[in-house]
Order: sequence, then structure tokens, then C-alpha cells
Amino acid sequence: MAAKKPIRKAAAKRQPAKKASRAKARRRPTQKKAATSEVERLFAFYRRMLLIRRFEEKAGQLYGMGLIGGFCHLYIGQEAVVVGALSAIEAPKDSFITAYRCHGHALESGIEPKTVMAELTGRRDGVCKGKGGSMHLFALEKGFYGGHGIVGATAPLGTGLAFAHKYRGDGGVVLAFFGEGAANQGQVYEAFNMASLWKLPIVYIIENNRYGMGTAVERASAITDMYKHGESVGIPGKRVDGMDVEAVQKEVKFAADVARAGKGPVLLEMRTYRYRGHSMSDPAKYRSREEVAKIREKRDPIDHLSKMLLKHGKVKEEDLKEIDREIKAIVSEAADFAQESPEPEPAELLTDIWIEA
Ligand SMILES: Cc1ncc(C[n+]2csc(CCOP(=O)(O)OP(=O)(O)O)c2C)c(N)n1
Repeated sequence: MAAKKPIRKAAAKRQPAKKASRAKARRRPTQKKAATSEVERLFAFYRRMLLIRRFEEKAGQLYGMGLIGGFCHLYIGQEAVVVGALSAIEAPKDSFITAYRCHGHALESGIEPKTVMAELTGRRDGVCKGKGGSMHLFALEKGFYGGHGIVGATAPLGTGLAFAHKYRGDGGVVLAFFGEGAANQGQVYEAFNMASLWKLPIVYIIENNRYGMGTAVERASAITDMYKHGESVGIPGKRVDGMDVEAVQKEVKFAADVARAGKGPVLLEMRTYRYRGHSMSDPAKYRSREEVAKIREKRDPIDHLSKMLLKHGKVKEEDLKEIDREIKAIVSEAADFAQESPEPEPAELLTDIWIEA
């Protein structure tokens, strides 16, 4: 989504001073343009991350009110990973797949917030007609292959998608997301081996948010440098600051180019953090409040970006507040829509069971 009004136009319109040397005058417009587009780019990131955060805060409220049934896993704190990663590929030519913590992935795929929210409330206008719910969002036409509840399954499923891209020769690449809690599973290594052997176009993205349910990564994994997990089958890996949207975009772009060029898979470990419990029913007693507060204060991906934008000087506090109001209105509208939409007809139980190949 492109940035709208909030970027100050005045600075961009200012002409180079008349007395400036010709060389300076020649240089300035380009520099100014670059600076403006840089701000616009950051602003677009900011807007998209904020949409995910506000959407999830609202989802948490609706869950508390009993309007969302089943499980609900919030992604708050991890927004920079999905926003950076999906901005580095070209879905639906490329594809992506993730686990159950998938609201942000669905929003970033371009599904309307109200359609995602209506899925969470299990209503007819949801993206899966209310039959998938929070964990099973899906939109093939956007290159988004779900939303999966089976931990680790996105590694082999993603590898299958990568095989399909290669087999069809369509130039597509896959981003397969999973958590650090999944990374030691057998199926993950089997998939790594096949992908490396056949040089499949896939980037495995481990979202290391430090906890698999209530277990800290240090207590569950012999090797906590998750990016090294593909080394035994020849998959190069890199650790990335998953709280920095620009770093994520850069590294995913690079990795996707490598995979697309037929050089085989790449593994990226995104160092991130989830602020909320594993799911809405988890009071998160396995870590201290101070730990969460410290990361919120020092590493929050949205705060980090707002500080950068303010530093640029072309965006003011008021602009950020305005965008927040705008996003809250979108989310509130989505919540109303998700409550007003009717429940699916019972006959829907028997539809969408098979997909014609
Ligand atoms: C095959 C399988 N085993 C166990 C579970 C139960 N389970 C659900 S979430 C979870 C933790 C996964 O942690 P991680 O992969 O780090 O993802 P995160 O929740 O941190 O995003 C487990 C063990 C499951 N859903 N599927």
C-alpha cells in the first residue's frame, strides 16, 4: 500500500536555492527524490505493520468477548518478518506457506481485513467461508497456501510447492515459514535434504520468537543458531534481525534470487519475539513481564520504524497519529463486518472438500 497524505509535501516542493552552484543544483533534485521515496518506502512498511498490530489487538478483544472460537495465535511483535519477507517476492507468481500464526501473512497477501476477520469469527464472508478459522486462512489466488496447524508441516509442503514451481518451469520461488520449535523435526530435515538435492527454489524462514508454546529455545534445541540447521545437507543459512523490516526485506530478496537462479534452497533465521502468549489461552508464566517489557522498549519493530521516520524530518508525530486513526477505523469496520456476517449454512459442510486439479 502506498503512503498517502501524511508525508509532508512542502519539503518536497522546495526548489534548490537560486544561488547554489550549477553542480549542486544538478544534484539536488535527485537527492531529494531519493530521500522522499525512501520516506515513502518506510512509511508504507510502517502502515502495513501497524495494520497487522491493530488487527490482532482487535482479534484479541473479539476472542475475549467469545466471538472467536477455537484457537487464536497472535503475531504481535513479529510483524517485521512477514512485511519484510513478502515485500521481497512477487506473489502469486511466487508462493508462500506458514503455520497457524497466520493473520499477518493473510493480511500481507492482500486479503481484505474484513474478510480475514470474518474468517476468525467463523462467518460466511470469511476468506474460507468461515470454515477454516484463525489457523487455516488460505488464498490460492494470492499465492498463499495457508495457514497450517501441524507444526513443521510447512517445510515438506513448501518443498512440494517448490518442486511444482521447478517442474512447471514457471520461475516461481517459495517462502516456507515455520517456528524454531518446529526446526528439529524429522520431516523438516527430510524436506531440507530433498530441496538441496534437487536444487528447489525455496527459502525456508524460521521465525525464531524464542518460545515453542511454553518452552524456551535453549531448553528444546541442542543448537540454538537455527540458521545452521541446514548445514549438514548443504543449505546455506543466515541470521537476520527479524525486528528490522528493511533487513528482512534485503535478506529475503537476496535469498529468493539465489533460489530462483537454480542454486538451491537458503535458510534464514529471523530473530524475533512474540509479546503475547502462545495462543489466547496461554498466560505465559514461563517468562517474566520484565523480559517482555524490555524487548518492547528496546526492539519493537514498529517503534523502531516510527523513530526512523521522525528522524528523517518529513513525517511528524501528528502524521503517525493520523495513520493510526485511519487504521483503527479500518479494523473497527472489519470487526463490525465480522459480527454482522451470517454463519455458514450447514450444507457448506459438504462443499470445498475436493479441488479439481
Ligand atoms: C506435529 C505437531 N506436534 C505438536 C503440535 C502442538 N504444538 C502446537 S504449537 C507448538 C509449538 C510450536 O512452536 P514454534 O514452531 O516455535 O512456533 P510458534 O508457536 O512459536 O510460532 C506445538 C508443539 C502440533 N500442532 N503439531
